[in-house]
Amino acid sequence: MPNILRAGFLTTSTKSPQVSASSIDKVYQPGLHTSYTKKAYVCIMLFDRKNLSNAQLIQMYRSLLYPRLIEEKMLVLLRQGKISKWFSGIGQEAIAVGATLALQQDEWVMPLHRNLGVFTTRQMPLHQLFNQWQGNQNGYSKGRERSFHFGSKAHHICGMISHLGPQLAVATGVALANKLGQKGKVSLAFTGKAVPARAIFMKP
Ligand SMILES: Cc1ncc(C[n+]2csc(CCOP(=O)(O)OP(=O)(O)O)c2C)c(N)n1
Repeated sequence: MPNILRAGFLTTSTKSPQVSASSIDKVYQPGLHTSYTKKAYVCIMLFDRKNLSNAQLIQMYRSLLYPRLIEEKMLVLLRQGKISKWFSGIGQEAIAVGATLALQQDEWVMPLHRNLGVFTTRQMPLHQLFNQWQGNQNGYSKGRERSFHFGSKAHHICGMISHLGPQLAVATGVALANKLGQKGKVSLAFTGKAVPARAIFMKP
């Protein structure tokens, strides 16, 4: 399996685990695999790397790590009372980052409040993001708001309003414009579990 990247880890209570690298490759397909024996707990993550280079994979990993690091910092500031609000997307970074990486830079994204990875993957400058979160005049919404209700035309990100649902309608409109203009581009909107209960979701 030449296109399988093994990035697994092995924890064991014995000094010499019974699983060798070659046997892992023979037995497993891409995915997360765990197994127990009397002597060891084995946990292996195998990835199908397709035709992606090491440099591309490392870049993807960095794109995932970056919002996590920002969030960890923001959650500390929240607990210290230095910021008043933060919507965490910890543990779900791959949704925002992976989806954004799959798009072209000029394809519109309609993120929600837990999609920091959209903003960072579109490489919005960190200092301006912090201006936004601090409600400073130099933020994207010019000090009117200090959360995730902002976007940037230059980055093809359409900011959310607080209401759940409207991002879907905006994305549909962009998709229609793309179709009519024969642009061959997609638009992407995020939803949470609460959105399907909203009327706008039910009545396209
Ligand atoms: C149209 C509308 N109804 C109700 C709300 C109030 N509201 C704010 S967040 C939220 C829950 C969001 O749940 P979900 O979309 O699953 O995201 P989560 O924050 O749980 O990750 C609700 C009901 C709203 N913002 N908009």
